Amino acid sequence: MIPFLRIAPTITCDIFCRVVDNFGDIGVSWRLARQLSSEFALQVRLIVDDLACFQKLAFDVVVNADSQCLDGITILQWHKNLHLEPAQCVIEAFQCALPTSYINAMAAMTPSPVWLNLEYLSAEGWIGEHHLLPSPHPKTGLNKFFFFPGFQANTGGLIREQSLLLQQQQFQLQLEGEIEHGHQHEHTRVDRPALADVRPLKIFMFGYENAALPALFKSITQSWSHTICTVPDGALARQAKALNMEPEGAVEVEMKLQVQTIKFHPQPEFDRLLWPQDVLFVRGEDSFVRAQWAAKPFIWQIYPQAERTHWLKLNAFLDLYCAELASDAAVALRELHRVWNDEDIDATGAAWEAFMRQLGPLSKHALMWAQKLSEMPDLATQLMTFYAKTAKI
Ligand code: TRH
Repeated sequence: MIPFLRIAPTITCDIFCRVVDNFGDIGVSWRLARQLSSEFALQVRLIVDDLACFQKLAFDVVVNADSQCLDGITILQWHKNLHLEPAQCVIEAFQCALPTSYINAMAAMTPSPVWLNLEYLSAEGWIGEHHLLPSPHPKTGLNKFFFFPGFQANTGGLIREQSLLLQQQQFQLQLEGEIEHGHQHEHTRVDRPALADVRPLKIFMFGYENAALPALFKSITQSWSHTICTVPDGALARQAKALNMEPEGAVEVEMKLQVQTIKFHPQPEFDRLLWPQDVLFVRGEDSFVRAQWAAKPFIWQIYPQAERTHWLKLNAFLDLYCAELASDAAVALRELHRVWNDEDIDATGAAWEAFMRQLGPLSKHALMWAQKLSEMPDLATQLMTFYAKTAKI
């Protein structure tokens, strides 16, 4: 039990979120809001500028409601002229710029709220040096603290709900039990090539549109006797469907690859889409983190930035992730990341083949990596520990 839970069970918290594009901004904010409310008993308001985007992950969100309550969290539409009495803990997601009136109201409060800027996740070394540094607001002098999620001990860690790993283990055990009792002719661990003719390979593919997709599908058909590829709604799913005009979201490529396009699921169900898979393609930030908790080999399509600056971020992550990985597996993993992110059509076939040859070691490594990450305190716990220290409760 964390001490401040007993002392101040109703700490108020405002999370501000502007949707820049896609679902990562609201995805991270909503996940954090739910955890702070359910596990830390905070009274959370989530202030969002794009409820239509939000609704894609939380089906019960009413798009035209100024104020609504969902899962114990108050959701407010971020209007231009929104006036609120500030909360005790204020989280500005991804430098989304709080309203001036809100900052002025914070400055007038005694004691001042604890103001944190939740930054984007990165594995770059400078993250640890900047984590929790204050930045005084030029007009009011209020400190805003930079909170950097990350993979190392000197960062803010990763979002991980308390029961996540337990739920995942139970899911895995259930799956293994079903196999043992013959309900499914499947195995949960992939050891190529022994199982290549025994059961379908399962791939989950969440990504941005990618010119290398047809080449990837072709090489998948050559590497496994039967593959089921699940692609959630979006540009990649549209691209997959266009490759073959089958109705009902099912595409057969050379009969060996079955592509299933699926509708978006509510966020709490997202992990369960990942857990039964053998290989994950993920993107952005939140799905990238969930793939790591799923402990499966994954390929991260990073959100592209101008002048290829995203490559610094991608390489920093791969350096960390591959540090304790055998060199053949590391080379294969890095090359598939290169090919998928650079949409290198010509090199896709060879990269996929090399990756599949290393699937056994990569599967083991993914388990080890998740175990190692789980030894760090999770992001919400770190955030609340910092809050308690700063607010002196
Ligand atoms: O959608 P993303 O690409 O998001 C972002 C944003 O583009 C953001 O601007 C950018 O800065 C950031 O990436 C790096 O990918 P991400 O982060 O994985 O977010 C997707 C969210 O959608 C995540 O919370 C999981 C959720 N989701 C569901 O809830 N249900 C689903 O069925 C699917 C497929 C996803």
